[in-house]
Amino acid sequence: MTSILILNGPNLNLLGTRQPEVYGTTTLTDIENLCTAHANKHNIELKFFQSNHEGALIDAIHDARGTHDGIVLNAGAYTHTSVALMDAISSAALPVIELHLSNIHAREEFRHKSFIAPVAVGQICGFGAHGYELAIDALVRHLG
Ligand code: CA2
Repeated sequence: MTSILILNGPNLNLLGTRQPEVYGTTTLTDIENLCTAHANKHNIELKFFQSNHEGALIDAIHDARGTHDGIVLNAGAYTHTSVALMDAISSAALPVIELHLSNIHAREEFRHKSFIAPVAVGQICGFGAHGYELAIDALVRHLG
């Protein structure tokens, strides 16, 4: 059975509790439930994980090799800063869909740069929580 890891980075645990004008009122638990329901429809296995720590995210990417077939990654602010995450993705040699709730290209200039994009299959951003379903669909289609 196809297995997907949904990996979420720093501060995403705060979703739905602060800054609703930017990130909406949906919580990360709501998103996990949405993803699980969507995965069940596709008959795929899904693991959902969030960490505020760069090293923990890197470990999760390393551990995904041999366990999962691909990753949906919302690396949060590490998207714009982390060469280490980029290297982890390259070394894991697993397909990664980069995902953002907000349209990072319509926001501050520092959010336009992504260290994930060059090593990802593609990027989905600006569709809020629905983006996670789009990313699962994109990954399933990519995996064939
Ligand atoms: O749009 C996204 O999904 C982001 O990855 C979210 C990151 C941001 O740094 C990226 O540029 C784009 C920030 C996540 C912070 O989430 C919060 C949620 C509620 C309250 C405060 C932060």
